[in-house]
Amino acid sequence: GHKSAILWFTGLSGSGKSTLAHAVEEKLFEMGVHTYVLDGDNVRRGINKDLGFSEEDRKENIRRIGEISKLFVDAGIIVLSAFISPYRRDREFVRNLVEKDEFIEIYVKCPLEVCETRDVKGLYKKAREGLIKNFTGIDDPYEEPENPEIVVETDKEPLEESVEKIIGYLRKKGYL
Ligand code: GGZ
Repeated sequence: GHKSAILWFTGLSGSGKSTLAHAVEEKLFEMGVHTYVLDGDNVRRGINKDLGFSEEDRKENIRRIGEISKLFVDAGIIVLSAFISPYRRDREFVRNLVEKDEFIEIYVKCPLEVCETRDVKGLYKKAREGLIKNFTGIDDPYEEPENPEIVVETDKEPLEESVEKIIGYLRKKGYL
C-alpha cells in the first residue's frame, strides 16, 4: 500500500511542471500506485473556466484546486497538482487544508530566460509585446518557495533525474 498526499508542483510557465508531474505519474503507475494529475488542461478548461489571471482569480483557482486535491487525498489517491501558483500565501492555504505530511511542495526551478527561450506556446512573446497582460515573470509576480520539500532544476538536470529525486523522497519518507 501507499500513503496518499498532494504533490504540489509550483514554478513559472514553461518550467516543466506538467511534464514532470506526468513523468512521475507514469513511474507511480508502474508501481501500482493510484494517482491523478491536475493541471491547466483539465482544470482551467473545466471547473475553473470562469477564472482569469488577476491576483483574485489566481487565488480562487488555487483555492478550488486545493479543495479538489484534498478530496483526492481523502479517496486515497496521490494527486499531482501542477500550477504556477505564484503566491506564497495561496500555496500555504492549500498546505493548511490537509495534514502536515500530506502536502509536498515541489519547486520546479528554472530561470525565466530559459522558460522564455523555450516559449512552447508563444505566450512569453505575446506578453513581451503587451498582447497578454499580467503574465507571470513578465509583468506579474512569482514568489519563490521558501521551504519547499523538494527542489528540481529543470535547466540543469535531465527529466529522469528530477523524477528519481521525487520518487526517492516518497520512498525515504515512507509514502511508498
Ligand atoms: C501566467 C498564463 C497567463 C498569465 C495564460 N500568466 O504555459 P502554460 O500557459 O500552459 O501555463 C500557463 C497557465 C497558467 O495557469 P495556472 O492555473 O497554472 O496559473 S495560476 O496558478 O497562477 O493560477 C500559461 C497560461 O495558463 N497563461 N495567461 N497571464 N500564465
